[in-house]
Amino acid sequence: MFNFFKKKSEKSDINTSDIHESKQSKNDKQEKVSTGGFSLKDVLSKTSSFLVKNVLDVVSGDEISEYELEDIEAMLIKADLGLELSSEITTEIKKKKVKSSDLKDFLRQKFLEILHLAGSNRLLYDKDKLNIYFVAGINGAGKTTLIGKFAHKLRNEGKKVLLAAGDTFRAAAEEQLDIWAQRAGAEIVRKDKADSASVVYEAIKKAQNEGYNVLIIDTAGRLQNKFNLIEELKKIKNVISKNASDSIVESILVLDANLGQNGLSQAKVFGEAIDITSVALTKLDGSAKGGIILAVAKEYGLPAKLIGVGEKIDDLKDFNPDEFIEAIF
Ligand SMILES: Nc1nc2c(ncn2[C@@H]2O[C@H](COP(=O)(O)OP(=O)(O)OP(=O)(O)O)[C@@H](O)[C@H]2O)c(=O)[nH]1
Ligand SMILES: [Mg+2]
Repeated sequence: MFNFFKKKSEKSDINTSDIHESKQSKNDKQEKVSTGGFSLKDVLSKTSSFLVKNVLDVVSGDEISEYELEDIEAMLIKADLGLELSSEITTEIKKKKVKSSDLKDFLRQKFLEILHLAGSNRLLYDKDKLNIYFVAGINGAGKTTLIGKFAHKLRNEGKKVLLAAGDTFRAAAEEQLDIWAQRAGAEIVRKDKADSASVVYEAIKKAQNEGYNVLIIDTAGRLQNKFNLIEELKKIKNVISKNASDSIVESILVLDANLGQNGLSQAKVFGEAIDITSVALTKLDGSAKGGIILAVAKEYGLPAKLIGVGEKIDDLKDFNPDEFIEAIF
């Protein structure tokens, strides 16, 4: 299910940060990788403690003992890698007879490999087409905030951006998106309390008729129950398939980093309903559970493409596996 989209992504992807980064000096890039005024290393310091420091602290001496292997596995699980991946890693350490002094390099290589195997981390984008970003996730995950920040970033790159207020369920959700649209300098389609699929239909028509580069669709995180939520998302997906078959479509699952391993079950449920193509991990600032990026990449082949590092409009970054690994090691 995910592979189909992955192949598509490799054809036409771009990195939205390319334009910004070309303006920065090399030193700038090395020292400050966050647009929000703090370094990625700072943002990831707690994740780094859990994923790297705590694991390395387990070993002493030259060889890694059976006891230590068990502790390594426990630490990896605690770092939100999930049972399967944690067990796979410790089995490999044992099989390859990794020495204590080589453990850090082994983990670095292993983590990098997992992230790269999940596919391209660049957002799909084709300058000659309408690019639709369909944003889903549980309530409070950070969808609407992410959309606001993302719209701002795209507007800064000179793109014509339309937002669709597809969360017609939660009181004030449309108002919240409207405020973000104004901040970002994007247009919005909202039809208060209308059926979400009809809002999306109208937004697609407007985007097509008026030559927008980007349409970002906000969705509800909670309806009367989970079944209704999934049905609504499927309906929106059908509207996109039927009316924008020529568009680039990226379905982004927004995960709250603080929820850690819970992200795995969310990836399963949302993935089955709407063919998720990538993940955006929000609230990485202050979270110790950034390891979920690795678990989701490994288990569902889902690459992270965006990370949220704060509540302000500039607190969004393209996810880059090399930078991520560099920052946590
Ligand atoms: N620290 C931090 N807070 C964030 C980040 N992203 C979102 N938030 C906060 O998380 C809360 C929920 O964000 P929303 O964007 O409203 O979440 P949502 O997924 O749209 O929620 P629903 O509309 O209820 O489904 C808000 O208080 C945001 O300010 C982030 O990257 N870092
Ligand atoms: Mg919302």
